[in-house]
Amino acid sequence: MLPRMVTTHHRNCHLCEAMCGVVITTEGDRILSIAGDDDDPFSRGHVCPKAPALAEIHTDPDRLKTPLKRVGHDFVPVSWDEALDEVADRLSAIQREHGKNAVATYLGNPTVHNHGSSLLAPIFLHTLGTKSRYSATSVDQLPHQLASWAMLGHQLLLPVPDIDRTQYMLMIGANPLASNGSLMTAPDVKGRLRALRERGGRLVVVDPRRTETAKIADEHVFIRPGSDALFLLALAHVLTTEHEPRLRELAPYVQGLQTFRDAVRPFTPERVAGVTGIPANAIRRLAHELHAAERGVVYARLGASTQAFGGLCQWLVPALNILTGNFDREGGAMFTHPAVDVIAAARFAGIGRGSLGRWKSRVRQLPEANGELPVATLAEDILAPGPDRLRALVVMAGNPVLSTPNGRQLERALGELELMVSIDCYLNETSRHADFILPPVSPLCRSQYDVALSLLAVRDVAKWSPPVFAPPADGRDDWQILIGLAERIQKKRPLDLRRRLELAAWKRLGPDGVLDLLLRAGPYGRLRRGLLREGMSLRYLKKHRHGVDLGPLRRALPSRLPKERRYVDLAPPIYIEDLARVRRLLDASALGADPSDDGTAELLLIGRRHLRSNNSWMHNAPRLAAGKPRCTLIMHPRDAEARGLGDGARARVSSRRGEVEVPVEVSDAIMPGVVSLPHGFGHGGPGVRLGVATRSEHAGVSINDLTDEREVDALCGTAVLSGVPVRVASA
Ligand SMILES: Nc1nc2c(c(=O)[nH]1)N[C@H]1C(S)=C(S)[C@@H](COP(=O)(O)OP(=O)(O)OC[C@H]3O[C@@H](n4cnc5c(=O)[nH]c(N)nc54)[C@H](O)[C@@H]3O)O[C@H]1N2
Ligand SMILES: Nc1nc2c(c(=O)[nH]1)N[C@H]1C(S)=C(S)[C@@H](COP(=O)(O)OP(=O)(O)OC[C@H]3O[C@@H](n4cnc5c(=O)[nH]c(N)nc54)[C@H](O)[C@@H]3O)O[C@H]1N2
Ligand code: SF4
Ligand SMILES: [Mo]
Repeated sequence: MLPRMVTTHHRNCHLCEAMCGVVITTEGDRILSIAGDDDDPFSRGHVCPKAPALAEIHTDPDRLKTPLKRVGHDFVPVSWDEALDEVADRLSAIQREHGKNAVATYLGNPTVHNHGSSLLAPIFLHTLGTKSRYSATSVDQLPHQLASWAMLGHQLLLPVPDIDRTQYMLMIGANPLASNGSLMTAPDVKGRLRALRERGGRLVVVDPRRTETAKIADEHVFIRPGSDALFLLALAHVLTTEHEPRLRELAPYVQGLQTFRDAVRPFTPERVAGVTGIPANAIRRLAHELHAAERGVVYARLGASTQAFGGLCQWLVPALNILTGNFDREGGAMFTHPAVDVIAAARFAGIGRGSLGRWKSRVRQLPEANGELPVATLAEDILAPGPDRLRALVVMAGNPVLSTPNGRQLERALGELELMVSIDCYLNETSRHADFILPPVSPLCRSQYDVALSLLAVRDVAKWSPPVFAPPADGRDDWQILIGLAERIQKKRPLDLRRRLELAAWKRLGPDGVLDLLLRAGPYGRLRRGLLREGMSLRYLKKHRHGVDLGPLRRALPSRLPKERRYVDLAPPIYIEDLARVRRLLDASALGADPSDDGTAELLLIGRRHLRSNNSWMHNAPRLAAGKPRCTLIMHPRDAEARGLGDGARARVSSRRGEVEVPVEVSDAIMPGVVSLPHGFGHGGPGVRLGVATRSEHAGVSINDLTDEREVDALCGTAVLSGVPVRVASA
């Protein structure tokens, strides 16, 4: 036999938002090694323990390779043509009979990590023409996008903390040492935070749990779950009553300062101290520190978004950065200048600047936001009888049975659909309800460019990588599956020339051809060279396999503001009106820990992430799943004792929505009155094909059997995943 050649490949790990460069060596179709790429200018060799899972996912015997069609209780393999033809036929028939909105869509998180599907999904959605669009956005970053739209005029103009140059970081509801950073693409976030402290800076973490990140911070402040908006309002109160706002260069563009001042005046530190659990003098001191910092930034993430006042929180964060002169300024919250101008590309793909309430969900009348309905309403929009019921659902790269509130109800709803389709590589808790599962090729068989994450990176960077392996002859990637469906659906419709041409062009160019056009038209393209000697293009990136550093973040305002609306609104009416709702929280003295708890009081449930896990779908990688059980209920010793629960005891946790049994982990790293359970577990169900994840020692329980789909942020419909009232008893 001829000796096989060892080949070295460079690319970005696509498993989380950090964009770490990896070096993968292969021999034939075998992966020999995966390591950090020391020459990647952004990640400089860093990887986390998840990187080896790139190989485990690729070789996972449970990963689906051919389309599956449901026949009775079983799935049988079918050809791509048969699957795509039948799905398109049935979707078209349902839309003809019941209207376009009868077909719903749900886009999950991995869509964002794949330039083919993220660029093409909007076109697919336009082809379907349905307003019943749902996604993981409404269990995640929706409040951020809403704030960018309302304050800056574009939902994708997302500020990023300039972590490498700041001297003061107030971090709220984020745990980047586990999550590796979110809406802040920063490989080796731990090293970057350490560097902040080494240059004399200060990191303060506000979280109901003393997290991995809190442990390396200068200060950790416990906060009652769900009360962050009041804490932020009190900071704003101090910064506008005891200090003069420092708008600096932004002054000519900022509107609404007086309205903002008037609005936050009632929220004194003294008034919010009881509910937040943070003493008034601590709030005052933090405000003074933020004001005094030479370069400072407030950064708030998931814990401050998926709560009843997440909308208000993510408005107040940029507002504080603006008031302290830290917006669009070095070391503060800044904007990227990615090689693909995502905002221009969004316009091209038909994604708008933002919107709220253009239509409503059918049952609860929750508002549309940025063209989508809150996923917390999906189940009831399927289940409630009526002529406008949802009849079909296309899920792309999502596992909403485990990832959205009251997953059990959604599971029941999926069974009521006339047609369900999952574009997914696993037969899991969601796709097991599908009539068709359409699996894309392994991610290592696709080229890679992080269109979405480059928008969120703490430096401007660009990197394209070719596929590591040639795709199997009968394999289709996500974008090809979407095109296959879209083309077939179009053929059954009256001719829409623009959409026809769009699809024909896409089919010819593919994701990389489209990417090349976007790179050339972008800020570093041939026409506008900027920093590079040769203009940016796919060809240019091909010559720089470790990636290209385009430099630290640069000032972006006012030029990046939409031409139609060149101002920054500190006090958009939607938030000022919503303050009436948060004021009611001030009277809710019952929130959180009750010192007289005899073991029957309600506790507030929050989530958590673990470095070796990623949402619901990486528990089938044996190396990641190994180790101590991770799906445990963290409980304060006082609360555990009051219920007669010791470390390792089994607890029954019940909410208004459901009940689970889970082992207890007693720890004083959590606030009294608060318990924590990770999300993404609860693997199993008839037919699920996840050999490792469903083993009893790994399966765990789903936190979303406890969360309540009726609890949403009334402003924008984001699900409340933090601070869910539960009772805990010995099982
Ligand atoms: N209680 C609670 N719930 C939460 C959260 C929480 O913190 N607490 N977090 C929320 C957040 S932030 C998010 S983003 C959501 C995530 O919610 P989802 O996106 O619904 O769920 P994931 O677990 O990311 O599931 C991803 C799915 O995509 C499939 N997949 C993986 N790679 C590919 C691919 O390349 N192509 C295709 N077609 N499919 C692929 C996987 O098999 C899996 O089925 O969960 C949310 N839910
Ligand atoms: N290892 C790993 N990495 C991931 C993921 C994963 O599942 N695993 N998921 C990826 C995804 S999809 C996302 S969106 C990001 C999310 O990244 P992060 O935003 O960093 O998310 P978490 O790690 O969940 O951190 C949220 C923190 O909020 C705290 N918290 C909960 N409720 C409250 C509250 O009411 N107020 C305050 N102040 N804090 C609260 C929690 O204790 C937790 O420490 O991570 C990404 N990276
Ligand atoms: S932090 Fe880990 S999972 Fe995230 S990109 Fe880097 S290696 Fe991949
Ligand atoms: Mo997320």
